[in-house]
Amino acid sequence: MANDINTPLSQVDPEIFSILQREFKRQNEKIMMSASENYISRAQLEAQGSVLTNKYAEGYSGKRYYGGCEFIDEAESLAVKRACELYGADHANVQPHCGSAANMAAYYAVMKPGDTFMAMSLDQGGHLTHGHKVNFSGSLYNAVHYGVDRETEVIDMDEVERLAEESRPRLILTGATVYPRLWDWERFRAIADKVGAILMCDMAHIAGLIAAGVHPSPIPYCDIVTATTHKTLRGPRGGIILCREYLAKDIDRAVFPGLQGGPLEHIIAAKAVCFREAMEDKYKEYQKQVVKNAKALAAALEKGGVRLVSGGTDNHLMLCDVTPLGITGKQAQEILNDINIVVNKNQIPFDKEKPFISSGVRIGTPCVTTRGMKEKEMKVLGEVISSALKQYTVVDLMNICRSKVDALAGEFPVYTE
Ligand code: DSN
Repeated sequence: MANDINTPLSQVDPEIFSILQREFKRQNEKIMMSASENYISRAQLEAQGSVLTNKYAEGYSGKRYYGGCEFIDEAESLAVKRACELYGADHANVQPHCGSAANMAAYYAVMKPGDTFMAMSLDQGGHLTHGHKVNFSGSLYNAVHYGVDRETEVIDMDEVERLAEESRPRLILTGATVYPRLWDWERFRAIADKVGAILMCDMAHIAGLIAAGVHPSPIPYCDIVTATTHKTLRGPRGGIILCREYLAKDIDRAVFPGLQGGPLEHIIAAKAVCFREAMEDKYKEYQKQVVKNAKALAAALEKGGVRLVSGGTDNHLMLCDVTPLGITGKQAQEILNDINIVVNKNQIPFDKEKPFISSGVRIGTPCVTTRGMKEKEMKVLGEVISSALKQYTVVDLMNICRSKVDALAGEFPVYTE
């Protein structure tokens, strides 16, 4: 009897097929401005949706616990080689399933339960895996948190140094999910050396900017660098770890057999494609435009009366404090969704609201830049966003804003088929 695995999705599961179609339409028709999202290439989608998903391959290239890995080995070796080349790293592990898994493996490789590490707190811009109490990182390890200065809203490096001397951490983590400014890795390195700590960076948000050389790189300063591959980097959903040679074996052992089982080789192949794309000149141009667009959008928002945390941006994102407009972050997210712009509510430093309500919205330019928008369109979006946030009760105004957004979405489609 012929097997039945060749039937298309539309016939096998019309419900899921319809969901995919509606999500495809949503991504094309709404303007996604979440700072942590992006649209990946058709080439990567092909690799992700490939037969590599059928293969178990515990271990690493040339040292697998399964037979039949000859082509998988080639793909994973290419991904590793390209990641090292792209970032100038000694060693890369491309197997982490996500950014949290990458961070977990990094901690597991160099810390014992109960060890102290320092990181930026979640409510100041960090991440759950940066030692938050509801996360494994805050319950297995003793997390000491630094944050930003109340006035400048920029990291207070003197306070970082004071905390490091006081707590003598095993590891100091840099990197954030909502920090619009540059990191002073040279100073962090000096502080880490002074207290004998390992220096790590979670560059998830800025991995693409760093790959293209439009943001300073943490690689020369840090012992370990983790990232997700799906944010500015514009790769498949997953994680990577880069490290210095002296930690290579420990990192690899922490990922497998320490934490994960079979690697997602279809995703690893897509990561390899992503790294190849990231070496091209047009990718560098894309990342430059992401930053230019963020600056143009920030300027338009400020002109429209929106307060930006730290007064602007050096990267792909900005954090808008919406309290002077008399609304919460949750309301701002809903208002913008109503005019077909998708962003996420976010706490601002020293926020009085709980995370689910928040006083800010985080806005990023990776998605709109992938669509091909430039400074001119950022000016329109900045005007539309600030007008809607200020006058969301005026129905006519909201209708005008929505039609401007819809016109932009129509002019700059994402996927063409
Ligand atoms: N969810 C990611 C972000 O939006 O920044 C962090 O994991």
